[in-house]
Amino acid sequence: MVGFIIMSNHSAPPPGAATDWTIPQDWASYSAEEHATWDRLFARQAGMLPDRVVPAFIEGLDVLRMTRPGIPDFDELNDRLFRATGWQVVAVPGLVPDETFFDHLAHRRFVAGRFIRTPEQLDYLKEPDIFHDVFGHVPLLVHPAFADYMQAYGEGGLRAAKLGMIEALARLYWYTVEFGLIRDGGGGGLKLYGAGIVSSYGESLFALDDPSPNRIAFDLERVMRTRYRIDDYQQNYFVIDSFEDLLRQTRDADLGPVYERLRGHQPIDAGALMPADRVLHAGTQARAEARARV
Ligand code: HBI
Ligand code: FE
Repeated sequence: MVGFIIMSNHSAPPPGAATDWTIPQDWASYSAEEHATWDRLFARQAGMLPDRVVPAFIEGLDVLRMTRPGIPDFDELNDRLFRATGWQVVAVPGLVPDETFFDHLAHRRFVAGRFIRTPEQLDYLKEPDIFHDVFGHVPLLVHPAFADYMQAYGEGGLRAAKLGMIEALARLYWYTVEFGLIRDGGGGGLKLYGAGIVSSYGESLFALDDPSPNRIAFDLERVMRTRYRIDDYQQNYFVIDSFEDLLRQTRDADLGPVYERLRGHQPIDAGALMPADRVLHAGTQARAEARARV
């Protein structure tokens, strides 16, 4: 689980970073122990994901040759990624200001932490590291509709910043890019695609198998109103039909009227169900209740 908070803005890049907050990856300076941490995390996820994750994720790992051992070298990764969809990965020291983040996405650049968690932190960290950012996020950037969605999200973020609606956009990111589920082609089953899930062993099991969380069909306004938790597994997962459909519902939506309606509504608590929801699974919320008691 990666429990990072939305950082506030207008801070200057740290020494050594460019004005757009990027830094060199400096691949040659990773230690043998750091490469071994990547390999451990990779082996654990690769062993359980194949029948849980959306097939496009596995195809992305393959196209990008990410199945080779060791922390990926961004120069090599970018050769393949750029040829596939015109995206690039750039290294940053940690969380960057919202508008910097949106501007990179709008230009098809995905920002990734260059550091990797320590062996003592395999399951929880506060800021996204290279395993979360690169293993979790980058494979799907090979999928054309998902690649376009990420760019559209960055463009939408820049507009939302001017309208004071970043919180609504952050919820959209959270419940799609980080914690999204997708319908499994023909069958009635669900698959994972959110990076916060696929980079977490525990949540990869919980999100699909546990009776606690709600699983609700994706609806843009509903998602933009829904609070989320950063300290534990999610209480709601929202399910898209396809990446093409997600792109249609967001890029082609006129967000002006959506934002007007959002201003007139209260946010929805994490874990709550609403009358208009298309509920695929009504969660017991047992995990959230057990956590609230301690
Ligand atoms: N910075 N490095 C990094 N990674 C993120 O995911 C990120 C960020 N800054 C801001 C941000 N995300 C949020 O604005 C979005 O989640 C909406
Ligand atoms: Fe992330």
